[in-house]
Amino acid sequence: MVTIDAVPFAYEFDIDHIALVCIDMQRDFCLPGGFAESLGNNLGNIQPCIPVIARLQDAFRKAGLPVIHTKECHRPDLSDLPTAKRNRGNPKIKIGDPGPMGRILIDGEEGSDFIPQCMPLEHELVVAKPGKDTFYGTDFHAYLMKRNITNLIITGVTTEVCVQTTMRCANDRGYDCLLVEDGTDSFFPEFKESTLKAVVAQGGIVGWTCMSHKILEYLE
Ligand code: C5J
Repeated sequence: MVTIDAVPFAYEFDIDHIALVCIDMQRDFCLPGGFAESLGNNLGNIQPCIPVIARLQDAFRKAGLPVIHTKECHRPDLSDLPTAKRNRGNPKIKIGDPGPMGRILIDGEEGSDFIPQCMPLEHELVVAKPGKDTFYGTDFHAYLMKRNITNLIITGVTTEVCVQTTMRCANDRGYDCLLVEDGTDSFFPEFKESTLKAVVAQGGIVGWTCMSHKILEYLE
């Protein structure tokens, strides 16, 4: 058993049952011309977590541990895109419309692919998800159960949207989740801070948080 110094108390895991989950490190969220920018977000706010996630990915790979990637995207025919989601936010360009990196948030387009720093390796699981919750409409849960993965180290963007939603849904399914404080970012720093507080409140009602160096100390 490994013990990591975390909030609200020590996080324990068995090395055979852990995975790193990297949420939506896509061009559409991180780079100019993508979905996030079309909604008026400040992309600068989500850049700090990128090198942290890249280092964690490297450490997990070197330790022979699984790295899982998610990407929020929709089918080219938009059959998995609710009209409400397409219309939400009054963006300049909507999901499915052509943009500088191909059609916005559509699977297979340049924008929906991962940023170079966080590219999956060929053998790693990539979960294409139509929603904020990684379990919704995907085989994520089946994959984790088949491999007996019970502990998730969670990173990615954005903290209060896809990251928090996935952490809450994982918690409800019995996974012990550790959210990496410097391995996640939001377009709204105050939302990141409140999410970090919310997940550990009431004795870790959703899970744990810690800085990446606490995990890297063990892995590197
Ligand atoms: C959003 C996400 N913010 N990956 N998606 O729409 O958090």
